[in-house]
Amino acid sequence: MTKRAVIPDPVLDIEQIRKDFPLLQTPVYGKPLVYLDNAATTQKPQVVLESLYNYYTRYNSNVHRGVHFLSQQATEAYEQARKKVAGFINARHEHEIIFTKGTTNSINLVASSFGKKFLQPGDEVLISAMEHHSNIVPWQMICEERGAALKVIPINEQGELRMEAFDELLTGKVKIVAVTYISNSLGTVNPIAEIINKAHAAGIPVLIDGAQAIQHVPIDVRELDADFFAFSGHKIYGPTGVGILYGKEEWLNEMPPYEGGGDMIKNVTFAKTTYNELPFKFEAGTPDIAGGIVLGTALDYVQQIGITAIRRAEEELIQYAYNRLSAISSLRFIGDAGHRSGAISFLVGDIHPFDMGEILDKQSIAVRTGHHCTQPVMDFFNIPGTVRASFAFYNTRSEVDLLVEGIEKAKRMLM
Ligand code: C6P
Repeated sequence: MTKRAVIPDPVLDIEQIRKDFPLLQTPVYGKPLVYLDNAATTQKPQVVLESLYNYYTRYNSNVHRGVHFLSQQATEAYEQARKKVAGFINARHEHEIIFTKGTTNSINLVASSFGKKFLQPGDEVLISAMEHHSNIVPWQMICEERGAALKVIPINEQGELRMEAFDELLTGKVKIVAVTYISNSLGTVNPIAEIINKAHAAGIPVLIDGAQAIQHVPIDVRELDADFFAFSGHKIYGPTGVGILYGKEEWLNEMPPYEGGGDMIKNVTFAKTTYNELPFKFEAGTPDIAGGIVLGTALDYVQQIGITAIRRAEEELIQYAYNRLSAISSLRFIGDAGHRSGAISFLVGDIHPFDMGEILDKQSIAVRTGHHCTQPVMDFFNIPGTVRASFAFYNTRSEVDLLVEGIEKAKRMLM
C-alpha cells in the first residue's frame, strides 16, 4: 500500500493578513487597536468591503423577480453565494441552504416550524446549560405554545457538558436536541459528533448552533450528519444581517413555512396559497441580497487562507494566551474545558468585569464583559459576568502580551 503524502498546513503570515483588514489599522484613543472581541463580531477584510460596494454600484437589483439585466445578475450572484455556502459546509444540496438574518433567526425558524409540526403535549426538547439565549428562548417559546417541556443537559465546573446526564436525558420523549458546537462564553468545544450519533441512535434529530464554530473549525454537515446547522455571516468576516440555516432536505420538506410573503409562494388566491419549493419556501420577502453575496465573498476569503490553517494558528495563539493568563496571580478562568476554541473567559480577584473592561478599553484593548447572552452559565458559576477575550486568526502574540499588561495595570489600579 502506498503511503499518502501528508501536506502540512501553510503557516500563516499574520502580519501580511492583518493588512487585509482596514479596521485593524485604525487607532483607538490614538493607540493601535487590540481587537479581542471576535466572538461578538469579526472585522471585515477589504475584499468583503469591495464586494459590498460592487454590488450596490454595479448590479443592485431585486432577485428572483425581474427579467431585466440587473435582476438577472443579482439573482445569479445571490444563487452563486448559496452554492458557495453549500460547498463550504459540504451540504448535499444547495436547496438545503436557507438564507436568514443570522443564527438567532435560523434557530427561531427551526424552533417555530419544527415545533408546530412535530411537538405535542408531553414531548421534550433537549438543550444544554451552556446555550446562548438564542438557543434557549425560541425553544422555550415553542414549548410553551405546544405544551412540551424544555430539558437541559447540565455542565460541570470545567464548563463541559455532563455526557452521562445527556445519556439519561435522551429518552423517547425527546423530539429534538439543540446544542452549541462551541460555547461563546466558556470557549468549550462540545463533542457534537458523539451527541449527534447518540441522538440518531435514538431516532432524534439534532440542531447545531454553529455561531462560534463556523469561523474556527472545518464544518462538514454530511460527515457530522447534522440535521440542522445555524450560523451568522458576521462571525466569519462577512456582513451583519445575514446568516444561514442548513437543514436536511427531508426535514425541511416536512416543515411548514416560517413566514408568509413574497417569494415563498407558488400560487396565491384568497381561498388558498400553495408554497414554493426549497429553499424559497423559507425565504419570504426581499432578502438581504448584498449580505448573501458578500457572505459568499467572505467564505471565498476564508477558503483561500484555509480553515485548517486558521484553526492551527488560532489553537497556537489561544494556548499562548492561556499560558500567559495562567501566570497572572488572582486570575481565575471561568470554564476550563480540555478542548477549547475561540474564547477565554476569566475574572481577576474581586474586580468587577465591567471595571476591568473599561480599564482595558482605555488601553485600546477591546474585550467583552458581562453575561455574553448566557445568563444560565453565569448563574451556574454564581457570578455577575466574565471578562472574555476572543480570538481570530489575525490576532498576534504581542496583542496577548498587551492584554496581560493591561490586566496587570487594572490590578494595580483596582486591587
Ligand atoms: N454571540 C457573543 O458576543 P446572532 O446574534 O444571531 O448573530 O448570533 C447569536 C448567537 C447564537 N449562538 C451563539 C453560540 C452565539 O455566540 C451567538 C452570538 C455573540 O457571544 C453576541 S451575543
